Amino acid sequence: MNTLKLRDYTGKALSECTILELYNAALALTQDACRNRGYNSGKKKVYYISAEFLIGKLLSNNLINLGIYDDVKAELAEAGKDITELEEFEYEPSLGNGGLGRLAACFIDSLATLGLPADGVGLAYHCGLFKQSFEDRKQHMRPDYWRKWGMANWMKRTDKHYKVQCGDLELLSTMYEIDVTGYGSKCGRLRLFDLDTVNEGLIGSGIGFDKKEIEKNLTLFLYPDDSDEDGKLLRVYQEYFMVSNAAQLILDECVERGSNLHDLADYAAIQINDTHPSLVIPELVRLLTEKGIEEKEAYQIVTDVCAYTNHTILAEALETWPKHFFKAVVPHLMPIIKRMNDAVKAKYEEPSVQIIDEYGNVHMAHMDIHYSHSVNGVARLHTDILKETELNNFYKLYPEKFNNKTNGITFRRWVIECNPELTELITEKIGEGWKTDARQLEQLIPYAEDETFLQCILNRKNTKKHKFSAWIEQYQGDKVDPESVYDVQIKRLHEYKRQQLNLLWAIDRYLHIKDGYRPRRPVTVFFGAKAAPAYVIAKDIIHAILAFSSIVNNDPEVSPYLKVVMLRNYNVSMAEKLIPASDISEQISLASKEASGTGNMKFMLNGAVTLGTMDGANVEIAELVGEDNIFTFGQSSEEVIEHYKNADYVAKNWYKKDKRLAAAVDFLVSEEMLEAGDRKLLKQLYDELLGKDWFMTFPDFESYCKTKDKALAAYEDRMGWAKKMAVNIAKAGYFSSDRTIDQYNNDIWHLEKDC
Ligand code: B1H
Repeated sequence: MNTLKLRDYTGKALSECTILELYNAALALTQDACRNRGYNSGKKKVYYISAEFLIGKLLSNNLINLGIYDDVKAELAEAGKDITELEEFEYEPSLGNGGLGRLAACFIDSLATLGLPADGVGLAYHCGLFKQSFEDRKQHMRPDYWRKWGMANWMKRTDKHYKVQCGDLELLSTMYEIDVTGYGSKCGRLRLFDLDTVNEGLIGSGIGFDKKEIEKNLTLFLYPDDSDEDGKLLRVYQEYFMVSNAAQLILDECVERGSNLHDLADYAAIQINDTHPSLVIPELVRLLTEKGIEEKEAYQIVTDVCAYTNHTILAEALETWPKHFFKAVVPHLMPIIKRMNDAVKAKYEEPSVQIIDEYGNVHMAHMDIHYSHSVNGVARLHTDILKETELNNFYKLYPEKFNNKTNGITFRRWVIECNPELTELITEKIGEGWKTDARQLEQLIPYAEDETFLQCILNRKNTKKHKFSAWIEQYQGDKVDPESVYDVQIKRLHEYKRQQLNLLWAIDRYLHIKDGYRPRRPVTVFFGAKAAPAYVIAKDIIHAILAFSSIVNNDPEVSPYLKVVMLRNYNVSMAEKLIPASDISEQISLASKEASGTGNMKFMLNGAVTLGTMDGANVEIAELVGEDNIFTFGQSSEEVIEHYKNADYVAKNWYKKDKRLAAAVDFLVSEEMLEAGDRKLLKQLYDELLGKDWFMTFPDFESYCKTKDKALAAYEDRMGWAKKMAVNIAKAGYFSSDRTIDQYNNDIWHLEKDC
C-alpha cells in the first residue's frame, strides 16, 4: 500500500506550487519510496562498469516501477495539475551516447527487477556528450548542462572518497548515487564518480576546453575529442579514474561482506562493458598484491571475477593505447601490464594474441580476453563472427570462455511507460503477466487473425502518430502529415549504419517525383543522430541530410509526397515519443558491422516493421517473426567479410553500371544542393562515396530501393500491415533485457536472487 503523498513534501497546497516545487517533491517522494523498498543484497554482487549509462528521464519510470504512478498522477490531477507537465519539465541526464550506454541502463533496470544485487559503476559527467543544434545546416555542439535545476538532486552525494594516483597527480574522488528502481522489486544503485575540482568555467566556445588541466576537466565530457594527443591522454585519465574508484569500492564492499580477498570471486562479479573499463584488471592486481596477495594468485582471482563484453568489431573502436600513454598516466600499472604480457608471451607465440604488440601498443581487448573468464558477444551473429573471424585466434586458445548474450531492452520504459495506449490494449487481451514475463506476449498470436484487434492496433498507432506530429511541430517547426508513412532511422551517426544509403533513397524518390511520379501515399523520413565531434564524414552526412531536407520540404511539387525531417538533439526522451509512432524501422547497417542494435527491438515491440539487412540482432528478429513480417535486403555478412578479405570492392564500378544510383549520388553536388549547402562538405562526402564507400552502400542500393518499395506497397494493405505489426509485438518478448540478464546470471555471474 502506498502511503506516500506528494502533499507531504510540499509544505503547501499542490495547486499553489510551482512546477519546480512539484518536481522536487515528486523526486523526494520517489527517494523515500526507494528507501522503503530497500536494496537488493546478498553475498555476491555484480558490478557493471561502463563509461556510459544512458538512463533517460527518471521520474515516470521510477514511479511506474515503484507502483505509484497512478496515485501521484491522481493526486496532481485533483490539484488541477497534469503529470505530463512534470515529465516535460524534467531534463534528460547526459551520461551516455548510444546503444552501449542505453544497454547498460536497461541492464541495471533488469538487475534490480530480478532481485540481483548489483551496482552500475561509472563517471558523473558534468556535460555528457553535447547538446546538438543545427546552424547553417550543420551540427553545432554546446555543453549539455544536465545537472541544472532539479536533475542534480537525483544524484546523491555520498561521503565516500577515494585517492586515485596518476603519476605525480593525486586525485580525490567523490561518489554519487542514483537509485535504480526495479519493477515491483527492491532497488539497485548507479554509482558515479566525480572530482570536486572539476570546473565548468574551463569550457570555452562550443565544447572546447584546455585538455591539459586534468584536475579541472576530468569529468566534464563523455568521449572528449581524442583526435589529438592531449585528448587521447585525457581519455586514459578518465578510464583509469573510473576503474580505480570501482576497484577500491569493490574491495571495500567485499571485505565488509566477509571476503578475505582470496575468495573475492564468491563476493563479486565484474562485467567489463566494452574496453573502456579494462584497466580494472591490472588495477585490481595492483590493489590485491598491495594487500599481501601473491601476484600469481592475484591474476587468478581477477580472472575469476572479471568478464568482458565485446560490442563491436570495428577496428577503430577496439582500443589500443601506445605504451607511453600508460607510462604518463598510470606508471605504476605498467610493470603489471608488462608481466601480464610476458605471461601471455611465454604461453602463446602467435603475434595477434599479444597484449603489447611489436610497436608497443597495448590492446585492451586482448588483456580482457586473457584475464577474464568469460567473453561474450551481444547477438548470435556477432558472437559467431567473433569466434570465426575477428577473435578466432583467441577462440582457439579459450573456446570455453566465449559465449553469446543477445541484447535486450527493458519493457518497462520501452512500452509500458512510452506507449500506455498499446500497453492497455495488450493487457486487455492477455492480462498483466507479460509485464514481468515478456514471453507471454506470444499469447497475442491468435489475435493477429482478429480484424477487430488489428483495427485497434492501427488506431492506437494513429493516435501516436498524431501526437508526434503535434509535438514535432511545436519542438522544431516541422509540419508532418500523420497520414504519411513514418519511416525512421534514429541512432548514432556512423558510416557503417549507413544513414547515407537512406539519404540516397530519398534523393532517388525526389528525382522520380520531379519526373512526374505521384506516389499513392506520402512518406516522412525521420533521421535522428549525433555525429562524434571529430568524425568529419559523419558531420558531412548530417549536413547533406539537412541541405536536402530544405530542398524537399520547401518544394511544393514534392513535399506533399516526401518530407525529410532531421531531429534536433535526438535523445532517449525523443525516442520514447517517436518509436511508438513509427511505421518502418530502418536497420540498414552493412551486414557484419552492427554488433546487435537495440533500437530494432524497441521498434518491433511498438509495432513498427523492420526494413533491414541481415545484421546484428536483425537476424534473430527475422527468425522469430518469419519472412512475411520483416523486409530484408542486401549483401550477407559472409559476402561482406569475403569482400574485405579480398579487398576487391570498387565503388566506382557500381556507380558506372547503375544509372539510378549515379543520379542520386551526383545530386549530392548538384546546383540545388550546392545552393542549400556548403560546397566543400558536400564535395567531400561525394568524393568519399565515389572514391571509397568503405561501408559498401552502392552494392546494396538497388535491393534497398526495391525492398523499400515493397514495404511501402505492403503498407497500403492496412489489415495485412496490422497483422505484421501484431506478429512483431507478439514475438518481441525474447528481447526483454530480463531474459538477457537471466542468461548473464546463469552462465557468468551465478548470483543468488534477493526476493
Ligand atoms: C556499441 C560502441 C561504442 N559498440 C566506443 N561499441 C565508443 C564504442 O566513442 N566511443 O569510444 C562509442 C560507442 N557502441 C554498440 O553497442 C553497438 O554498435 C550496437 O550494435 C550494440 O547494440 C550496442 C550494445 O551492445
